[in-house]
Amino acid sequence: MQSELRTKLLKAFSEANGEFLSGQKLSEHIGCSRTAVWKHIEELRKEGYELEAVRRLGYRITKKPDKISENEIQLGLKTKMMGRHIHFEQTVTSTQKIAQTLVTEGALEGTIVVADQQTHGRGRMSRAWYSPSGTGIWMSMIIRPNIPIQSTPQLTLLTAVAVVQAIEEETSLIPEIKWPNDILINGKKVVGILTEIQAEADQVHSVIIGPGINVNQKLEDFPEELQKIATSIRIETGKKWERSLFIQTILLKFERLYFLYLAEGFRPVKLLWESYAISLNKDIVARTLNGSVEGKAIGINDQGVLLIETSDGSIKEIYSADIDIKK
Ligand code: BT5
Repeated sequence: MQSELRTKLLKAFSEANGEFLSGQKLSEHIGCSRTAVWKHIEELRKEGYELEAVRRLGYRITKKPDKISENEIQLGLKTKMMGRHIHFEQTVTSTQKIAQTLVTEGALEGTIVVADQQTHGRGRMSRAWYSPSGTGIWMSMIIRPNIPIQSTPQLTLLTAVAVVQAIEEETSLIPEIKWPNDILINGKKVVGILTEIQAEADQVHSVIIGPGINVNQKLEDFPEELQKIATSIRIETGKKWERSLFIQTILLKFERLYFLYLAEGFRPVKLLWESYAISLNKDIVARTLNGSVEGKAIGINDQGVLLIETSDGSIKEIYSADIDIKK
């Protein structure tokens, strides 16, 4: 009951869009006494919400704490499908792992898993992803597109575009994408994306896309080996950000692109991706599991596969690799 009142209270503030709400209105809306409203408001203050109280006008929220929870993500979320079902946990091994279980239990498309901290956050090829508490967005999104397996790399690229658009909208930063799954700011990694699929024969059942976004870390919060290669939105802007707001914007941008992709295919997404890519038209080395390929990155094909022109003029298709851009 307590949390239901809390949800209603936060919802009322969210719908008021920063306008004042009187104690009377709140108590009618929520269905409790004005004293109870006041008590809940005091509790919100203790949790880090900043509220302004003005006689005759009432209350309004001036600042939300950087706390992520189901409520925080849901309030003010403007999507139709993405994030309509939220599985939030304070600490998990990996949000990807939880999403996998939810998929086998029949989770609906658009379900997301979010954690404040991951103890075993995963990168590609079993690499570790550093995911401490209170600082980043560790999220997995479940979608169920009706596409063939070979098209799934497109979804990583689509997600990268969505996250870049969200960072651009919320901050004044200009992030860039390094094929296939890194988002960099000033040459350092701020976002990594892990895409995993469940498929049978050639048909995809579900795709779990896991972006990891460094939001509020300070440089010294990163382990030494990451300090040279990683950054956060806070390091780049000099201020702290509200993670739940970023999650909402990412979900909205993702949903718009995903619906566009389902309706019109990869082409419009490809054009956007190319406009953000730093690895194109540069001399690069692609380190794959079968050795390195050196040459000029000339683009991606309609599958999202990277095309490299080698010195003998032949074009190599790269499905999965780590890229070094030559200076
Ligand atoms: C990635 O792998 O970049 C994909 C990372 C995906 C993480 C998300 S968090 C939510 C979801 N749940 C999960 O368990 N995973 C996903 P890869 O391209 O393999 O890069 C991994 C490398 O990035 C590591 O070997 C480190 O060098 C570096 N790294 C690790 N943690 C980092 C961090 N927080 N920020 C920047 N770089 C990091």
